[in-house]
Amino acid sequence: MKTQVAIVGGGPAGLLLSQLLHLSGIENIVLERRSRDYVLSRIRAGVLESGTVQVLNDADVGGRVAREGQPHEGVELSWHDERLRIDLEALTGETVTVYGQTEVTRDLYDAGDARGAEIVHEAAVKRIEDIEGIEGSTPSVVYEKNGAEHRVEADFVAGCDGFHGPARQTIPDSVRREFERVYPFGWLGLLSRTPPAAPELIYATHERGFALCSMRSDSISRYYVQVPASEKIEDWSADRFWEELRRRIPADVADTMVTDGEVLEMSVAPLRSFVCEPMRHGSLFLAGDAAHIVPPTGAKGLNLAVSDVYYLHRAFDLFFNHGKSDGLDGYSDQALSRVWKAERFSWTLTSMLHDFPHYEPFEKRMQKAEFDYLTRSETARRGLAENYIGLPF
Ligand code: RFL
Ligand code: PHB
Repeated sequence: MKTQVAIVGGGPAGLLLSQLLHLSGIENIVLERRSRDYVLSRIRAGVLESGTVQVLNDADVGGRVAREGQPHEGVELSWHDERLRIDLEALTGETVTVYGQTEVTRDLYDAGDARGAEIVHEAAVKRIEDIEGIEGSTPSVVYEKNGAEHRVEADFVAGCDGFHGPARQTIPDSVRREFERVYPFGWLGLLSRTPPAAPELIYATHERGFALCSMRSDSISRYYVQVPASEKIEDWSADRFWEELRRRIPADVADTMVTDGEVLEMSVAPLRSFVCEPMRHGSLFLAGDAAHIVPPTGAKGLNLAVSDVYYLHRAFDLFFNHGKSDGLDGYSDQALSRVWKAERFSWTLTSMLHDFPHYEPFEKRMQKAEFDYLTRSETARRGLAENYIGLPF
């Protein structure tokens, strides 16, 4: 097989890149290790920046998010017994949209079906070869499906294969630099068929640990509680989860929260900050979680995957349709500049809102001072809001 861009990974980054390339007349094929049902059952992000929604529109998949996505004008911070609303709309003139990653993925699959996209499922990529541009060699991707090996030759390879995928490792150790911070806790999440506990998201800091009240729609809620990194999901019943959540969120919200609905999913996600530099090596380009991870506190992971894909699609379009390679040459620096700012924001918010087992009284006072500053300074709140709604592309 031969194509212009071989895309490794069919998560949101890979599927969106495929759709945008198709609209620009650039041939591509997506290789995804898992089944379609598996990809669609992974419950992850829920908050989209307006720039993300704009890119979905550009990709002709913005219809349902416009109809069913919920615009949110603010989010709330609950700090022990204090409350602070961040009025995103008043501070920035923009809102965020609550719409699940599973729905974004479903919209991209539907668009792919309509155009007869080449998305190969249960195709596990084993190796990516000849990306270094040596005379006479052609980049290729070797994958395994139904026990047999197959090869796709391509002009370029897009590594959209998430944090555990093989693409990043293809960049030689002598070139690749990795930056990492692993947090000593994770988030235990629960998705339920219950109305949201509050109309806006609540990020809650409590001495028992952080908690988040989020939602997917008027009838589906998503909640998280901070747990030690070693926590096992088997040790958590829904009842234990609800009880723990109730203790950490504001009393009036806890008192009226509906918990007697079907529990649709529970899982633990570790928290990590991670960046790989560069995001391009030869003919290989990384996008999304393959290149960087943020802790979910700032709701940035999916949004960053989308901004990477936006830059990468533009670079491929310039190359294939206008004969210019400067977009490809500038891709890594351009993407990383936005990535590092989102890393900073996610790390700051995580550091301020969580209970860190190793924190001494000094760090705890720093957390408190940070919250007090936000309470008293509109400038500080605007800084938070500007990052939360998403920095410009
Ligand atoms: P994905 O979604 O991990 O997709 C990568 C795909 O590559 C496939 N793959 C392979 N395919 C072929 N061959 C191989 N060898 C392969 N190895 C892997 C995988 O099967 C998979 O399908 O990465 P992508 O596309 O870069 O998308 C990134 C987002 O999924 C991620 O950043 C967000 O979910 C992060 N995130 C959030 N982001 C937000 O913007 N807002 C949020 O509110 C938000 N909340 C969250 C989150 C992530 C969470 N977890 C579970 C990590 C909440 C949670 C709990
Ligand atoms: C979610 O709804 O899953 C969600 C919302 C906000 C975050 C993280 C996750 O910061």
